[in-house]
Amino acid sequence: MSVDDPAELGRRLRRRDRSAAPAALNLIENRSPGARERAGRLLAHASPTALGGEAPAHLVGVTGPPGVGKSTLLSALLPVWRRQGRSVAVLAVDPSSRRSGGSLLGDRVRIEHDPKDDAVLIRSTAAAGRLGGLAPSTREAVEALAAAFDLVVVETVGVGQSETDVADVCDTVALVVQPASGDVLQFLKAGIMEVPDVLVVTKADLGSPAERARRDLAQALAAIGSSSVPVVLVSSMPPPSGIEELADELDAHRERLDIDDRRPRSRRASALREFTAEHGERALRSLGGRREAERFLAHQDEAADVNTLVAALERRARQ
Ligand SMILES: Nc1nc2c(ncn2[C@@H]2O[C@H](COP(=O)(O)OP(=O)(O)OP(=O)(O)O)[C@@H](O)[C@H]2O)c(=O)[nH]1
Ligand SMILES: [Mg+2]
Repeated sequence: MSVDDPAELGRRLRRRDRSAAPAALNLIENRSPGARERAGRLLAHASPTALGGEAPAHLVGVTGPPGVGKSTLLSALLPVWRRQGRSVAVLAVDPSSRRSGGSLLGDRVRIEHDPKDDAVLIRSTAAAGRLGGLAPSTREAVEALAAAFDLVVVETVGVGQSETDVADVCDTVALVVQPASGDVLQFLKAGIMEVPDVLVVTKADLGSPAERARRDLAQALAAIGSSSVPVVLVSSMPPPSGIEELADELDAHRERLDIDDRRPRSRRASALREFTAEHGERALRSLGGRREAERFLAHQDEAADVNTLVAALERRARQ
């Protein structure tokens, strides 16, 4: 049997053999039709159906405007999680605009980690077209890694309405802002922005503006009836501060969640989004509209993975 047999890769991930992860990601990122079919088989072997339940990993989205300090923050969070004995995979989604030259912000900060530590995997992937959008391969990568790692983190650039992709893929979304981010405040107040599960104000070492930002954000959250959302002040530069508190808040959110309810709902939302992105609104109408498509998905197996759900929608649309 070849090492890259997709079913075997899926089985190894299911057995929590992390050494299968790089080959699994290579296959998932290959978008050729042959590779798609093989990736589908890999995912089926690491899916909730194969696992006999939801993957135990905590799926964390770290999102926020460009340059607010998301990667630096993750560099500081990694040692905290490693001290707790947890394995961590990070998928850093590069906005495609920055790949195609004309870098606005210069070289991105890389997430620092010990390359000899095999319980940590960092991977950069290209984003889908729009800001904050996730490519289907990122969603699949999260699904595969969730079988083998304790934490799977997705770093994306985005603010406003673009976080919903991340929310569909992750259990817990942390929105990272820096002091004096007036736009985030306005988005929150106006209710045009998905309310995150945890709000993080970075660069606390800059002093009083950070404290003020925390106060303003807490007030904005209270005004929209979301005062239970924690606002954590962190500094990721040495000496780091607030990092362990943030790790605790992420865990606390995970503990409050009903994963067996949330994950199937998220998979159905992802399937509908990917089906519509692939085939257009007209295909959605051929299913009888969004509501009807949602009803159809609600009747599918709770443990079905997203690709299986998309395939079911496609079969239905052809009928
Ligand atoms: N003073 C201070 N600077 C910080 C802190 N965290 C990050 N920075 C700086 O902010 C800049 C951007 O940090 P990144 O971690 O690359 O920010 P990012 O949000 O990942 O950026 P993109 O991925 O490009 O959107 C870098 O120059 C960091 O050194 C902090 O806590 N304090
Ligand atoms: Mg970054």
